[in-house]
Amino acid sequence: MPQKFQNYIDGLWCDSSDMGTFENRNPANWNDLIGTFPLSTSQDVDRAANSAANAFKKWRLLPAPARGEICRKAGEIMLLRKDEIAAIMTREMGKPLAETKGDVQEGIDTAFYCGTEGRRLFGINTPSELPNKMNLSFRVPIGVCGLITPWNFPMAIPTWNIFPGLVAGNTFVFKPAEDTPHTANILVEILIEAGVPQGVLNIVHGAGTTVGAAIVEHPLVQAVSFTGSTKTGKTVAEQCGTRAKHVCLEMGGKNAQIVMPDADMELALHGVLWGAFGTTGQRCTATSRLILHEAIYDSFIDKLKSQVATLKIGDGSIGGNQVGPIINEKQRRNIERYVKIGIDEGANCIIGGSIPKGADLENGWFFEPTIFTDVTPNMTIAQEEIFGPVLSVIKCTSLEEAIEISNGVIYGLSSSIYTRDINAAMVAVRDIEAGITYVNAPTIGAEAHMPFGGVKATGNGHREGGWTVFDFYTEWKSVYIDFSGHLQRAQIDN
Ligand code: UN1
Repeated sequence: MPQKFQNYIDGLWCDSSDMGTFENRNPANWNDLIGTFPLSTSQDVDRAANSAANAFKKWRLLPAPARGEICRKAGEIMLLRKDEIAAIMTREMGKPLAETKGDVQEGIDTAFYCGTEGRRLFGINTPSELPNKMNLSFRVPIGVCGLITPWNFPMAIPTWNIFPGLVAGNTFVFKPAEDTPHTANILVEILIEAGVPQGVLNIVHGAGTTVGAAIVEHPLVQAVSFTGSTKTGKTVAEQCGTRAKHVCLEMGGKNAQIVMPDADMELALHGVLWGAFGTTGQRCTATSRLILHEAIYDSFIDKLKSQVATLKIGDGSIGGNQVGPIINEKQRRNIERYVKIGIDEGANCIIGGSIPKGADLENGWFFEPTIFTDVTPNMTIAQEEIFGPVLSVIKCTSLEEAIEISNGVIYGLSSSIYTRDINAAMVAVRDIEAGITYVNAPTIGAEAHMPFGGVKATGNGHREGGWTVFDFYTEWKSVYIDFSGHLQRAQIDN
């Protein structure tokens, strides 16, 4: 019998209201059934939203430093359980253990950062325009927040939201991706152990179309944070818009690494290998375009191709494997579809492009690291997010052209330039349209205490991470204290 996992609503572990379940399987070996999880209903979401609304009444009154203390404790438990959580995460989503440990570490970093932010939720005070009057402003929580997270960073992304959201005084209805429900349950377990009271954090598993939609539509849910595809994100935004809810969107990317002729080529090579094929390219920050200056185009591609040929594909739980599986069959088919489009549009697939062969690979959703050269900036594979190990290489003749190509997509999450020329680097930092720009480092690797998010179709102006996440998870209260003892009328000529 497979292990049966549950939702956590109003302080109790429970099944779906109609007892429905779905399976969670290992993408490196589809015969490996991890367990079943509740295929929840809108009634489950309703119970969770009510429990979160009820719990909010007390939780908002607990001092922020005390709420932060719970996050800090959660970070300590995560640190003790780091290897165990990484193994669970690799089993359910495939990336190698070194990377799943990194994912847990991002959660730990966020816990320790947010732990002390409870003492630093600064307000801003200004003088009043009237005598004997004082103006104060400070952050207040919003209330019940809905959180819908993806499978590629099953610990980092939920913690980026839940920890700061809790420190700010909110309560949560959390729906993790169907591909990574186990890691999400571990996070809930840890927060319970750290002292989160009944109803403050509720997890409801299931499909986006039922559970996700019910969260977005529920009248008690005041704010929704969504990370995922631009297509779904736009629907979430529309639904939130008609209900006047706050919404934070982190969506697609088509991130480019630029390499100028004066760059340290070895460094740039290692950067693109990690940026494009780490996490099997399944990061919203992944390097999916490589913009090479014509002077180094051929030599760089030769070196890159021979390096990619050495990457070891396989089950991420086995040491030495560098490229894990694609998350599921549907996504692998989508990657195959893009490879076909690339070939049909005239790009040159110089390595990869297929499902790898091998007895140890045949039960998983593996796909070869793939490079297309002779890609022009407007080809589909240079424009659309593929979310897999597919790199499109584009030639440029100048820094200006490289930046123009980098900017010539609807997205704007991450970006990178490799150069030794400080002037070129500074122009790129200024002119690249992206929420994140790296100089002499790959497009992946954002740190927990910095603003994370993108411009254009990647986001809607909010940032997760760092101090900026509190802008989403709080509202401002303005307070005027009049100690003049008589009526003072602002804006009126007295
Ligand atoms: C994501 O791909 O959704 O910067 C998040 C990075 C990681 C986070 C990625 N720290 O690549």
